[in-house]
Amino acid sequence: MVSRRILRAVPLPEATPQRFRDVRRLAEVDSTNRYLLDEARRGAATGLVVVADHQTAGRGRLGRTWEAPAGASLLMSVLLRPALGVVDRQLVVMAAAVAMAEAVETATGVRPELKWPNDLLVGNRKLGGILAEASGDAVVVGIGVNVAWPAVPPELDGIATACNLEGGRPATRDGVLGAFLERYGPRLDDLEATRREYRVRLATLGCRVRVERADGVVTGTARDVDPAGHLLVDVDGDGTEVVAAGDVVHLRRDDQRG
Ligand code: BT5
Repeated sequence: MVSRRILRAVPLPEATPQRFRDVRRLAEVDSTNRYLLDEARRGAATGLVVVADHQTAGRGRLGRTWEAPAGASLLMSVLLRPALGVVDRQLVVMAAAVAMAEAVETATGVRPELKWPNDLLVGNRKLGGILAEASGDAVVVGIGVNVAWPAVPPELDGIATACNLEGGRPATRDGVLGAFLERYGPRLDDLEATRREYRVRLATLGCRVRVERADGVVTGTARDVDPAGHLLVDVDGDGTEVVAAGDVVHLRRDDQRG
């Protein structure tokens, strides 16, 4: 059976924008994305937010899993019904990445960079990840951010990090959540500014990259992102590839200067 214990009603900070005032808190759930996709199918309104202390089956992209010690990560999903085309849905996710990077910086002082398409990184370690899933006209944007971890679990050693482990100011998950909900609206409302800020934070640009796609591997230099959020990769001696989906490995950062 799917677990869905409702935790407690915690008052939101006064500044929480009207558009995201419906925040449900769960002690434990299989996946906040799965929960909101079901709510979306039942007709839940745009702007519904769910936050869990613990996920028993947290989802990553491409069937991977998202792990987090209980009570130590912000695990949240937002339901949106954007009146946008499929291409623009990618921008809703880009806006979430930018807003969360800004929220982490505001709440903890740690300044995350982004890795295409929307990982939050500190150095080469992952601080947060985003998984967007659609159902009909609904998009569920799920975000995990490692806020206060006792230690990095052995299976994520060298892969993951957390705000407290990067010397961030002591921060609560609610502090990061509140800062995110304040930033996300303005980032959705001004997608031009969001694209600009995304490029500024995107550590992938200028990097030597290996891109793993369903149809094979591309190696080259990440040159730019197009307005739809696709990654443009200069493939050695072979023109430019437009990458809409895939996994990127940063091979070397300063290739263009070398
Ligand atoms: C992602 O997938 O980065 C998307 C993660 C989205 C998680 C949130 S949590 C709230 C919401 N509800 C859900 O069920 N999911 C969303 P991907 O790029 O596939 O990265 C997954 C990989 O990152 C794993 O295979 C691990 O190597 C690594 N990983 C797993 N847990 C991690 C963590 N807490 N921090 C950093 N890396 C992690």
